[in-house]
Amino acid sequence: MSTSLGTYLTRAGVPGDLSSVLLAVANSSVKVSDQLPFSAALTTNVNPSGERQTEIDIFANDEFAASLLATGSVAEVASEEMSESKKGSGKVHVAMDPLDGSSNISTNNPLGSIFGFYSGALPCSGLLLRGAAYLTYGPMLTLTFSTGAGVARFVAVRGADGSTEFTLLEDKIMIPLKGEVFGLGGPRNDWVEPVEHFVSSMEARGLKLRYGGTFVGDFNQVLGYGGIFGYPSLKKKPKGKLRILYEAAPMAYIMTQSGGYASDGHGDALLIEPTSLADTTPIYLGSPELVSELDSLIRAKDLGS
Ligand code: AFP
Repeated sequence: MSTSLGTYLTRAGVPGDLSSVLLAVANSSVKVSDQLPFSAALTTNVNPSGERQTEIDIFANDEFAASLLATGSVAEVASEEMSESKKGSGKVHVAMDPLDGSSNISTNNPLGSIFGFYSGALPCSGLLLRGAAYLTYGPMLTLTFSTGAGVARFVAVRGADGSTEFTLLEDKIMIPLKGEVFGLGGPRNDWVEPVEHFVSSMEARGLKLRYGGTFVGDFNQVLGYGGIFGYPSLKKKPKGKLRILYEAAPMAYIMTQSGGYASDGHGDALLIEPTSLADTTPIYLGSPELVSELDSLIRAKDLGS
């Protein structure tokens, strides 16, 4: 018999406030997924990072923010698409990338959403994460999350009456220790030297290049097959591209909960202390030995060896 998201959360003893935000995310994701094919057009609006927003960026942001605040469990919602948080009267501080990979809309490649559920006011480090989740809008609409007791994945299933329910697909997901795939963002000639050196060895070691340009999609492959995903420190952008609160820390939390490791190149990515909502960091996530090896190369370079 299939297990619904609500039943799972109750059985797993997930606190009521976290359960309500996860259920809100799941319900809203169905609306975002249904709307995706019809709202790809660029608007004249620009987000806080200076990127032009599409209609679906705005739709997803407004839909998730409204449903999260309506739970009454949320203290604030910060979003990659908003310059300021929206405030609520609950206790969960949510940071979200409501539509990850917007530049993939025009090429019809995978898209996702990312959520971090923090216990303290934002900005704060990933040590204050009580949970994290991501959605994939691929052939399947899936919700993958952790509230600190492993990683579970649910899939949206549509009934004959048109209603949608999330049922358990996999529980206690563990990243394979032996890596099969790798993917790194940014222009190769802009990667810092230890990253270039490490990546050059990947194919010789039998790993396959898999890169789609959406963090969620690329991360999801690495979680499934083992390996490493990174958006590195670039020569022209030492702090990389991915935002700590909305992207790097929540995915680092999920990776860690799956037995993997996430680093900024100098140690545990969950320790990074952002000073503003939109701070970015280099990030490397995946099978622990590979990520630790890259860490060592980066540290050795910093020490001048
Ligand atoms: P967009 O939302 O602008 O498409 O950016 C997506 C993203 O933040 C992340 O999802 C990808 O991992 C990364 O950028 C891809 O960046 P590059 O195109 O520089 O490789």
